[in-house]
Amino acid sequence: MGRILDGVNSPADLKPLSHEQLRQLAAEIRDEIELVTHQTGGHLGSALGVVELTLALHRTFDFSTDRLIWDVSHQVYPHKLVTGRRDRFRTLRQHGGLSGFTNPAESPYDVYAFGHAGTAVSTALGVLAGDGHMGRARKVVAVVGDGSLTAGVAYEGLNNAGWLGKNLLVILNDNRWSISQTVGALSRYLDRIRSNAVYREAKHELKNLIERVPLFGGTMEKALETVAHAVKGAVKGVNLFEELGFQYYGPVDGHDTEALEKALLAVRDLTGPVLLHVLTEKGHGHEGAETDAQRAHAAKVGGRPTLRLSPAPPSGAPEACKIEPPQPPKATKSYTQVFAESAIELAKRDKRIVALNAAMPDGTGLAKFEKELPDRYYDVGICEQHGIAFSSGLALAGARPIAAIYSTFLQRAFDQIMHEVCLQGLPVVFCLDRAGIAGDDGPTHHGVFDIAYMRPFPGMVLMAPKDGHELFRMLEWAIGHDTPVGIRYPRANVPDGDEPLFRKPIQAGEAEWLQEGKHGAILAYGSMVYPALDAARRLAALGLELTVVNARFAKPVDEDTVVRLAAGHPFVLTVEEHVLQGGFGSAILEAASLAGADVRKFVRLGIPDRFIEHGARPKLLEILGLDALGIARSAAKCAERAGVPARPIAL
Ligand SMILES: Cc1ncc(C[n+]2csc(CCOP(=O)(O)OP(=O)(O)O)c2C)c(N)n1
Repeated sequence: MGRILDGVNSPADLKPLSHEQLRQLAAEIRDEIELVTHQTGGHLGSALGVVELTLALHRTFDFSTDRLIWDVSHQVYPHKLVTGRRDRFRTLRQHGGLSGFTNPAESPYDVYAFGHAGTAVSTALGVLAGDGHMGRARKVVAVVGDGSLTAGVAYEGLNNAGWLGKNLLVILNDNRWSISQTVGALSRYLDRIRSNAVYREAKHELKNLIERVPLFGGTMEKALETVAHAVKGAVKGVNLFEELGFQYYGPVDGHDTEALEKALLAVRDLTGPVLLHVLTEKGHGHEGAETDAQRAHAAKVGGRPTLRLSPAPPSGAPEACKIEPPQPPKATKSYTQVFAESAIELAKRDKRIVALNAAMPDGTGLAKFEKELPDRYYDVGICEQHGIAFSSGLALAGARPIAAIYSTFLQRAFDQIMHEVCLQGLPVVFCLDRAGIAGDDGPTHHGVFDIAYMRPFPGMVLMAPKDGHELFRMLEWAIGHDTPVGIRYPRANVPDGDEPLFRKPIQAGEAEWLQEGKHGAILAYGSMVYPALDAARRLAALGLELTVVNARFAKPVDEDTVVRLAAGHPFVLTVEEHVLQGGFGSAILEAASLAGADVRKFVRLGIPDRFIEHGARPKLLEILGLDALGIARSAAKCAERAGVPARPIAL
């Protein structure tokens, strides 16, 4: 018997299915997601948790006209499978294939290209208000996870929605997990609702009612109200969402499509803001997810899926987007690991050090720090703004906070970096993981703007290590420094082995000269230093002798080095894994101009003025000309333009 899934080409195909068929379809969707994510990686647990919710939403609404906005949108694999992308699903997160998030370029059912948490309510409210201005009437639904509801901006949205009173439906997808367990007082509040005995009884009653009541309307709404009232009465204190102006309904079992559908039908046409509380299980149906939801959050590439059905033949994957076989694990350490080990070692030496992250204990490596030094560790939730303001307080009181946050997520805290930290001159150490091309997650996650958004602030020091040893030394230096310091490092393994290749101690604002040559110079920053050395080696074999300098600092810039490079070489090529606008190369050009050096000699290589698609980091760096060969080609072009050597270089 063929799969039901193979007959679902658009949400319209879901509507005639019986609940029996829906259960079968849900199982097929889970199998497909498991199969694919174990080859491509991806947000397995989050996606498996919303299978029934996705089906119920698409059966209750018509999102070819209504609008469905997913918070973060990392959970949308079931949504992709039922909105006409089944044939391309096996290209998920592959370069040229489907994105791991919603993407309006892929489907009219995707409203936004999202990847950062907490903004679904605000944007959905905006769409609703915009529709009002344009004289359009359509329903708008925002789906928000309990983890994303820890983000401050989510409350800004709820606050405004409760005030404006528009017909916004917010679905709270409560699975008790962010990437790790959801932290914060709000999660305790939701726990109280969930574990409440009265709620459990009322839920039983609701189930009976659902079974008795024919699909619809007033009676169902009454049933939901009964449960909501029971919850309100039993959970101590006020209902947070009602106080914010929402009609609160639920909680509803998020894996019972029938109950979900009836609940959605009951609230669909209500007036005013409504919050439907849906309880789901992260990784539902995945072996071991009940005991280890954190591990189920993301699939490990090359891991073994837990299949119940036999997989469909690999159909439809465009030739260019074939799933690449899993790479064997590399023996070396990642920058993240080196950072975590360095932070622990330094914290053991210096009692003032505390470490902080925003809902990414594993991603930043700080889970290790928590194990060793639990009293000096904080996970603030998906609250980058709060996290940095909180760090400022820690520093004001004399502690030495290390705030480990991905480059792309720290963007959230732009004002706190300026206002709470830099203006106060406080020694917060910002450790920016995933700085540069982040890889398969794509443009929402590439961390390529941080130099530009941190460089303008007076007192800020910006550094980037070329390898693991330098990361340790930079962190050590930053802890001993009395102003804010940002250290960026990529999503990659460190290029060095056990012994450092170069040992020049870190000095404020001083670059490290690695080799000297007379035909030109490469001034590289952070992750680009080793590829620059490699490029120089390739060119040396062709007779081009280049100076290579590890810049170490993007702020303050080593002016002396800039002047010497310009004076002693026909060209200076700056290389960075960051956008060219306002980045490292711009800082060098500014310094050259200020120092009266010949700015015409400087050429900048970095990320151009466009959002970079998803794909494996090495592949994207190659496309961007930021691998060794690309740097060599750029340097050769500079040399040709400068007339050295006389004959053209073929690479
Ligand atoms: C601003 C921001 N910070 C951190 C992240 C990383 N992140 C991606 S998903 C996620 C957890 C989201 O939890 P929840 O909303 O409950 O969804 P679930 O995966 O549990 O379904 C986090 C922290 C992010 N996407 N955006």
